[in-house]
Amino acid sequence: SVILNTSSRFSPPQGVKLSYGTAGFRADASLLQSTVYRVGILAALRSLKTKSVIGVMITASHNQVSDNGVKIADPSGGMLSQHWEPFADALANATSPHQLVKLINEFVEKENIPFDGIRPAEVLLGRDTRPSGDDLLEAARQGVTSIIGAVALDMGILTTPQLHWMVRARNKGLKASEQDYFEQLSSSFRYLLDLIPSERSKLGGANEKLVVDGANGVGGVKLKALEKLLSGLVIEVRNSSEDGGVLNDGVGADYVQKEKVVPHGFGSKDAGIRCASLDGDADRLVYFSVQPESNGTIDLVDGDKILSLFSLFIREQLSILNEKEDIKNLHQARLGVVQTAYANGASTGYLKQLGLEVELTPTGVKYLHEKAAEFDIGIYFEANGHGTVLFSEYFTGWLEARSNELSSGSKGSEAEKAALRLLAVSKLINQAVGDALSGLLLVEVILQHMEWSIHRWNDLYHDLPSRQLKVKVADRTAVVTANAETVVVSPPGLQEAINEETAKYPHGRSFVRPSGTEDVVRVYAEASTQETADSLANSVAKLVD
Ligand code: NG1
Ligand code: ZN
Repeated sequence: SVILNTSSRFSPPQGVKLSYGTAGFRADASLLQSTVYRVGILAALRSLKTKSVIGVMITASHNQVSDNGVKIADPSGGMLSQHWEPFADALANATSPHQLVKLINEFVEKENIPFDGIRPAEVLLGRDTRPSGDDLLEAARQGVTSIIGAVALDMGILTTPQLHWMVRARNKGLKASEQDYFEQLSSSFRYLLDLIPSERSKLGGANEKLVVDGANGVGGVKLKALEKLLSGLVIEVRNSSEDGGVLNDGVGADYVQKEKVVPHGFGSKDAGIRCASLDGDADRLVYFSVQPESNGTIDLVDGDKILSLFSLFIREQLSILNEKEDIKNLHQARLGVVQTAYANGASTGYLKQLGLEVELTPTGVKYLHEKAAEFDIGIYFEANGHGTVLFSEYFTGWLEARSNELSSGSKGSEAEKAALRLLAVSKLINQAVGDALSGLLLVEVILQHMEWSIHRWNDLYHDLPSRQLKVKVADRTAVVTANAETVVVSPPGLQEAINEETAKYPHGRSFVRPSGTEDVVRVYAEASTQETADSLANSVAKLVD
């Protein structure tokens, strides 16, 4: 069985109950040594069980700099299987080394985890720029190596999606270094630029420079490295971690999306320019433009609009493919889009009006990702800017076969170009998890393809005014929801009361749900004006309180 010689060095904090939520474990960094050590153990066990490389990422994303967190990347590069989450909770909360070893041995037996030494556990470790990251990474390393024979590889400071991408690539037997990541993104970006129809001027509104807010985190640094390999796009990065600002403090995608104001370092001088904002670990992306003569107010182009842009472009390529008869063995690809209840109602209306299949899931990337994977091409986004595009293996196989035929001499019809574009998108966009850097490159190349400015893009539809509030309650688990969190089933009577409020407002929509990352109940409301959206949110918040 298992030997844990170092476990006594890390005792869990007293009186804190941790739970592996939508974003793994998150807390004040000072509380996390023991949890991260135990997640290291869990990752090694997961690697043995799946006979694959597993990832451990140390980050608290958009949270304040004093927080940190840890989450596991599964063999596919996606989130840890939900089936193991209760074990993660049990490990994190075990109170003594003795109890810890007992739990592990029971779990090893129950899950039939092989300790035959044939394939040792292998875990890739990454962290964001938080100062607490170094010590926590060491705790994770000790956790991994407390399992006999297990190997921990420190990949250093990375964005969350880079680590997930590396895990996925390793398990597919592909090259998986950071340089490989940059090369794949930049070459598929170049390829998509080259496939822009030549009659288009390439001098459209999207060709001026892009200014990016790096949230004072890791994303800005990596974007600068990536930009060195790019041609056809000029990027200015502000708020990069080496600029000295505080991580996520008045900067970053979460701030910009929630507050709808410019991040630090941006102002009226930037009016009209195409701007983007990453979050602290660069898995979220939003765009914005500063309103002229404003006091820092912006036009926000959020995850819903990124989803809409990707959907339009991909749908266009699919319809070119479907139209042309010269395509052999044509596969009618199923395209689906996935949103949560936080998606602006106007975006859902727009997507449905395009004739797209729109699915709703509960909040949390694991749910959206799972749903999107049911399609040949599944596009998912949370309004906050986390999302990606998934291609089924069947469909990428089909596209690859087409592209091989093409390189063996045929002329390059419109349909073949459409197939090549889709194949390039599948390489540019991170198939493991939402990735602000790869998402940004896809947005940029689509804008150039369409010859669209950010304003033209933003005009696809007009967001309904909305308001989000948080309510601190004694026990947030008392609120239980159903139907992708759109209705409350408990406490009894609450949904009826929400319905009654909502009915008073034209275009009113409202829902409440317990947060998976904070000790609050979240309230969302939408209505035809900002005043009425605010008022609906406030009345519903009172019902929850
Ligand atoms: P919670 O705290 O469960 O609402 C938040 C975000 C999610 C997701 C997770 C993980 C909102 C309303 N919720 O979850 O979309 O990003 O954090 O980071 O933005
Ligand atoms: Zn993040």
